[in-house]
Amino acid sequence: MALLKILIFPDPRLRTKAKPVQNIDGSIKELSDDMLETMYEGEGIGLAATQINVHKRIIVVDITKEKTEPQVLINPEIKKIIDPEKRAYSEGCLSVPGFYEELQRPSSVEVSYQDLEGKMNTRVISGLLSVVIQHEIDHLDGKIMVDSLSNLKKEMIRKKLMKTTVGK
Ligand code: GNR
Ligand code: NI
Repeated sequence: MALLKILIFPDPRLRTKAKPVQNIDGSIKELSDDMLETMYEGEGIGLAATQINVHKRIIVVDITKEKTEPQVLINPEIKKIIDPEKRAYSEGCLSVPGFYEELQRPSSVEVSYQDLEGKMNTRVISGLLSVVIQHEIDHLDGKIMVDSLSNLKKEMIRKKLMKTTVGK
């Protein structure tokens, strides 16, 4: 297991669009273990491979307080919006440390993904899990939480993070 370095906004590498995983082999299993370790260390509830500068479509999630339900989703896709009614949630991001932004997303979606055995799964998700999985899929597409903010606000966040992450 290894701790990986998380890219911080405005790192341009966070804008890379991740490629689908073709072969789910031992190296993907190892990578997902390292991602979970990195997520738990950062006290996050989700992490996308993009954030650790690996541009493959892999996300890890654990929304339990006890950190007992690690989930690995490979090639995740939103297939259907089940409940289009948008819910506002104050989102945080390990790549934008110290900032929280209220974002609106469909409250329930159907997601398909492969697990570490390569098996395809389809699930209807809602609540916090749905917020986090939509947030992580955005990362795989090069999108970040701050994108919907005004330029002024984005600039303020960028300046603050440039100051605190110099030399890291
Ligand atoms: O740890 C995280 N918390 C969180 C809270 C609300 C909505 C989304 C998230 S994901 C975030 C970790 C992260 O940056 N994942 O990409
Ligand atoms: Ni994030």
